[in-house]
Amino acid sequence: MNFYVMTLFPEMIMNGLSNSITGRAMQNGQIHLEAVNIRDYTLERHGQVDDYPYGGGAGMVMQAEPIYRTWEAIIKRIGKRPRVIYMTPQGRVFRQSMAEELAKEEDLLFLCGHYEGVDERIIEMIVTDQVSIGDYVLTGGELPAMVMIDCISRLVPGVLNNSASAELESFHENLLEYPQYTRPEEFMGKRVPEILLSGHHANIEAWRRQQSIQRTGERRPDLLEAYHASKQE
Ligand code: 6GU
Repeated sequence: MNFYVMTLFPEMIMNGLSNSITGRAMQNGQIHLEAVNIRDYTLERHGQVDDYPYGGGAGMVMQAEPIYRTWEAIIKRIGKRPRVIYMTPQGRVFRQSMAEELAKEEDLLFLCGHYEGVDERIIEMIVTDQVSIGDYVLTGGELPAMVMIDCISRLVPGVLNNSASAELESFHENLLEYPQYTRPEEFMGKRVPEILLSGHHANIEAWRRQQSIQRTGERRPDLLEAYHASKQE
């Protein structure tokens, strides 16, 4: 899986994803990540990449030209035109189901805006998908792009050690995950649920399922409705 990120803060992307599981996946060649600095593609003398908004108003707007030239350099080099995902609070809200869809792609290109956003014409010209990570406002698209890349990377075959775990976790089937315990059996007087020590796999599975459903009902009733709806199919 190849990720390309167009950004004014490439170190933020590379530093944030070079640790832990995504870092290991890069070293193993299971994912390839490249953050490209939009500022390297400006034609303006002082490296300027933004300007005042036409019509007035607060803040600056990222100009179309440097973004277009960055995109052009990437697609020429890789010889493909991947989907271009613009990170914006105005986009479709990112969910596990969207990650599962995007994980099927060979290449993904992210565009991170900053300041008050980007010139609308570049969105019309190169962007195929607009995505938000939730209903709150951030200073730029870098953290959202990192969230998406982390989430999609762990769905790439081989990135997680145990291939089964991606299917048994929170949000799969619209259920939250069951509680987990490890050694010792008793911690400060609190014991691990007896059933988990029984070695009876069918009972353990049934208990975990019940815990998942109960938790989802208590914490995310909205998800439980989706679970019941999909069960009826
Ligand atoms: Cl994708 N960008 C920004 N700037 N803020 C956000 C967001 C994206 N998603 C939620 N808030």
